[in-house]
Amino acid sequence: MKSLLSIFFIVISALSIKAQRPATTNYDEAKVPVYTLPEVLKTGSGKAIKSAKAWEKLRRPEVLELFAENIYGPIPKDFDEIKFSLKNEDRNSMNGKAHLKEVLIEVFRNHKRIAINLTLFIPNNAKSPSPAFLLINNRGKENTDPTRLVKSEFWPAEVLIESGYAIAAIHVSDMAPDDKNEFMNGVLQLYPEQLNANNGMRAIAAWGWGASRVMDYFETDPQIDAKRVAITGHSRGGKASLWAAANDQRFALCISNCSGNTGAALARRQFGERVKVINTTFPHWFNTNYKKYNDHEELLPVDQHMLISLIAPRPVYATNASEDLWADPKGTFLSLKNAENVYGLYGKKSKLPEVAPGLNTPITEPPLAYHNREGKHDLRVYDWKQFIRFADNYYRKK
Ligand code: GTR
Repeated sequence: MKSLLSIFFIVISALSIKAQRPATTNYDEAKVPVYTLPEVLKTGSGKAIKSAKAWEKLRRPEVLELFAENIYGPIPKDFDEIKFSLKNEDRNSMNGKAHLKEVLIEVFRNHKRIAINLTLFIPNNAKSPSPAFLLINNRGKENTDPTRLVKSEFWPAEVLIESGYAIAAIHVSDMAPDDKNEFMNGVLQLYPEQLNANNGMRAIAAWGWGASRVMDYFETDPQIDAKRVAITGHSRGGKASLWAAANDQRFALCISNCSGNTGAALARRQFGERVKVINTTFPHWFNTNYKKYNDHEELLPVDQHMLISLIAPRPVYATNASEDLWADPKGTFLSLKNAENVYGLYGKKSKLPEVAPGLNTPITEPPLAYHNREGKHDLRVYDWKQFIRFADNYYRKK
């Protein structure tokens, strides 16, 4: 009976995912329109950017502002107070291999309060503060079970601990419930002025804001090396991880798994998910201004290669899955490729090949990493193992 029921739910959810995908969705490379990407290394007033210094002073702030204004809304930095309290700990978790900390992060602004629950495992054999991965969890909370009775490929904490990394997670619902009628019941309570503004933050920016509050905590935890924290997310969480890393330069690495439209994939290719579809299905993810670009990707003053550029010189890893054309694997690879010149300003030479690598052929050398895993839209142990290689490559060679 139980398995019959779960088959029923799988079929219903597969049908509802299909239902979001309009019949006009383009999956044909031959039908990708001819497009010109906005130039990342030229300012709005036409000045060519030729050095990292000019990028940081003139162009980077401009690009950051364009994304905030037209797509995600800003990630506000001001609040009145932040408090961290250890709610639960187990120094002998995972058969003695890890130290579990469940930390409550409370943030106050204008007499309003928001609470974020952080689950964190730190390797017990670490001789110095541990580098960490932080996942913005957009799936069920059982995926990040602190008791480890439930073990999930989505957050394979044991694999990270074995590899010498601390592993952390927060759930999106603490910052902004993932629902068009509920998303305001979180971070936006602290920033009501954002809710009223056409360019104001919505759920994706609120999730990124939460990741930065975890970074505030990490900076106080002597067991964590806050200079070596990777921000990670899958799909909608992957969109949030990019925006978080663009805004908060304390994140050393950014990993965006199957993030697709308004994540790591180029919008102008109009391949798979389109801006209008995402804005209609998930009106609470991006700001109101973004709706102006429904059916008009060509008018966007930015494209997603510029979001990756904002993270430079810090390394970015973007992924896809072969059965997830909705997230446009080729458009994701091209986004990374088109960010290469910004990394070049810092003397960081991209190791990406000229054309996208074949399936299950990860490029894990920083600064720009990519793989297209065989299979479905998901975050799996396979993906995590590549992220670990990527972080190992970066930290050891830095
Ligand atoms: C889809 C959405 C994608 C992606 C995905 C997910 O329905 O169209 O942009 O965010 O959900 O988060 O799993």
